[in-house]
Amino acid sequence: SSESSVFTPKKITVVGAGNVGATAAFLAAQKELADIVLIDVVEGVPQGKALDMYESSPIQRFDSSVIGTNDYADTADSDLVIITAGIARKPGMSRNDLLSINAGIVAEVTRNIVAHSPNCILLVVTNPLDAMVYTALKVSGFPKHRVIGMAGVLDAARMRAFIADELQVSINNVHAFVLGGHGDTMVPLPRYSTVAGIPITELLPDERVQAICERTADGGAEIVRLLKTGSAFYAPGASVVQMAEAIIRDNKRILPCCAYLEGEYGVDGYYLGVPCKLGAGGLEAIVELDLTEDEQRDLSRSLEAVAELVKAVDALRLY
Ligand code: TXD
Repeated sequence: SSESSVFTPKKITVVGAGNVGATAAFLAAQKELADIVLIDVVEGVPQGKALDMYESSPIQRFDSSVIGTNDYADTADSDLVIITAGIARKPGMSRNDLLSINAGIVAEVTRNIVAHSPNCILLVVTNPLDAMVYTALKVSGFPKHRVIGMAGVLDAARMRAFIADELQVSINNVHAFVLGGHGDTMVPLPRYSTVAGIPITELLPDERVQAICERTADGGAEIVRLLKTGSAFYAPGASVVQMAEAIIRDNKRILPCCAYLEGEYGVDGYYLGVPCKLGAGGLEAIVELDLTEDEQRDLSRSLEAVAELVKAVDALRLY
């Protein structure tokens, strides 16, 4: 019968048709990961960008559909939902202003998504990341393995790029490892960052290793200083699509993700960046490793920064 031969493509919704959302949608479509729905509050923009992307398909040769909408009904039964909706910090705004506005947006978006796709996996990108994923977890009521944040893949990609550049080797030989929250307090781990399996601590003098770690932690700000009116989106878009690919194709890839910890790394009840296995089930496992005393101290400091943000989000009583 024809029933078993009907192929139903996967469906990815991207919420927020801004810089990161549009870039992610475009890359996901080109990889034919799924049919893509781009949704935003602004009328016309998701429709226009989606149509523009779709019109590139004869040249880029992808068969995925890309549609833009302002109506959550069109997002129904998504397998994966990438949340990039939010505002960026403008002059005169405090970090807390950004936090409360974006927490409100993420809460509203999550409610709408859950109503139409109760079984989806949520992949959150909006900043301040660690607190926004937490908001999505609380509002959705989803199990933790279906609510994941993107930051570590981006931070590690930046570190990999800097290592490859420093040593003039192919990016394909370079792995990097970054733990912790997405911000100034992230924890790059040089002894687990390798070139063809060799730790960079054996290939570079201490001060070069230190410089690479510092540039990694400052990576987002470096781009903001250059762009002046916005933040990074090509590498963030590529990073979230790598996570999406691992989930949609059930790759079981180990990637640094923002995961809800319940005892792992000595952390309980917070989201923090740690190495995870991603597959069809979402976050299928957390990889634990022994940290040195210095690394553990840096991770605790990172957790303190995240805990502050979570306290501020809890106080908003959105869930
Ligand atoms: O590593 C990471 N996690 C990050 C995070 C890397 C890069 C960017 N990061 C954060 O992602 C950034 O600080 C922002 O909070 C988000 C999105 O960044 P982007 O650069 O894409 O911002 P834009 O271009 O301003 O796009 C935001 C879009 C814009 O089109 C708004 O109209 C839309 O979000 N928006 C909404 N869409 C749907 N629903 C609601 N309520 C809504 N509010 C705004």
